[in-house]
Amino acid sequence: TDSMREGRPVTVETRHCIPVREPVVSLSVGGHFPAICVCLHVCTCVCAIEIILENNLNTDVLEELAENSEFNESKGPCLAFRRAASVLKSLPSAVHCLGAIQGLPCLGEHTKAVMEEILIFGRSFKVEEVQSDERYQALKLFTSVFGVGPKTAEKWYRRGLRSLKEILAEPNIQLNRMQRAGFLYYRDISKAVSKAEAKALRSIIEETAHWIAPDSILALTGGFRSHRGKEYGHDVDFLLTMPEMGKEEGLLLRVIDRLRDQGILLYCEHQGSTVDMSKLPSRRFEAMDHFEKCFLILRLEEGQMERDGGLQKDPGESRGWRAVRVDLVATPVDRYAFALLGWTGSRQFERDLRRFARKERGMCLDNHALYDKTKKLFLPATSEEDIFAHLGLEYVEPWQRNA
Ligand code: DCT
Ligand code: MG
Repeated sequence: TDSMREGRPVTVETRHCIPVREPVVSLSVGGHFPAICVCLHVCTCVCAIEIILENNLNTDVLEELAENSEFNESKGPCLAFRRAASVLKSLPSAVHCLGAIQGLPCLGEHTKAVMEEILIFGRSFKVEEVQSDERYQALKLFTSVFGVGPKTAEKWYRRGLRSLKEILAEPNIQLNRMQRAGFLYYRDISKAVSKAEAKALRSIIEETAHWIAPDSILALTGGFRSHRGKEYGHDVDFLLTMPEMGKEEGLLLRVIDRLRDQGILLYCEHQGSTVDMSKLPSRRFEAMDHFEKCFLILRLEEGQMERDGGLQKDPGESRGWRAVRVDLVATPVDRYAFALLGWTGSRQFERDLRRFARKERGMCLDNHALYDKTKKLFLPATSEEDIFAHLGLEYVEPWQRNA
């Protein structure tokens, strides 16, 4: 660009050219060009080189489009963008040109158009249009509150509300208990949870569970399990069981009581088990499972963190604690492997695994069970490896389950 400004010839390196537009391709022969002729093309080229596409930039953008489709109840496009994001997440390196994604599955024309825009202009006009949409902004903000789903958010939007302040000031809005906690701890729980914080919470909950039942088994699930590639998450998910069937009954409630006694339980919504094996496995992908569980907000103290990681706090924040969202699920031991597989995620991986089971193997898989429809029987599993083996698949490590 300096050369262009000074009117000197410009050298274009072929390896930096992006084979998506004819003019750029025509420069890719290399050599010297009078700046005045190629200025526009070189600018395009340089822009694209500098902004280029870490895959997570792509996936963030696609997740936003998926979220927008979800708000518009467009299930097909929502899934398409989510799938595309998952495929890009699974790539080993950043995308430098459209050629690099040629032949990849699940990238539809809308996704490709967005990526092409980003590669050429360093931005996507389609995404910017969505981001600046008033309804999208309001729904995104409202659903960022714990306990507020798209339906409630839409209702508030239709009432003309646009900010969290307006919602809190509106006398006719009755917040439920979960939403009240969501607003109360909004700043803390909208902040990412670090791996170090997840580890500290694991120690606290494990100690609590062992104090009640020394042989209880606690597993970290969700994005933090076995470093599913995630340094940060929006919550911390755990699975609890006992080695002997039936001994898990009542355990979760006792854990909750003990957390309350320790003064670290800021919020708890407990749901009893509604597992009914005669209705399993469920055909609905998004159906939340029927295990006993609780949605918690816990108080994590600075002193409970190990030396290698402090609390995620705002700069200047002097408080020595933060609130963190925790999900805790309890299962009987014979359902543990299915629940562990289901709660490890990612959502897309679970969705695709269930689809594979159904379409390719004639089996139904969910968080509770694996059912062989041909043989008309439930297949037992004591580990995730057993489930993969039943499906005739090689075991996939948790860190490989992001796609
Ligand atoms: N899950 C699922 N279907 C749902 C909800 C959750 O299969 N309807 C699975 C997938 C991931 C796991 O449960 C935990 O869910 P989240 O905590 O929402 O996701 P995460 O991967 O842990 O990511 P984060 O917590 O950072 O958003
Ligand atoms: Mg999680």
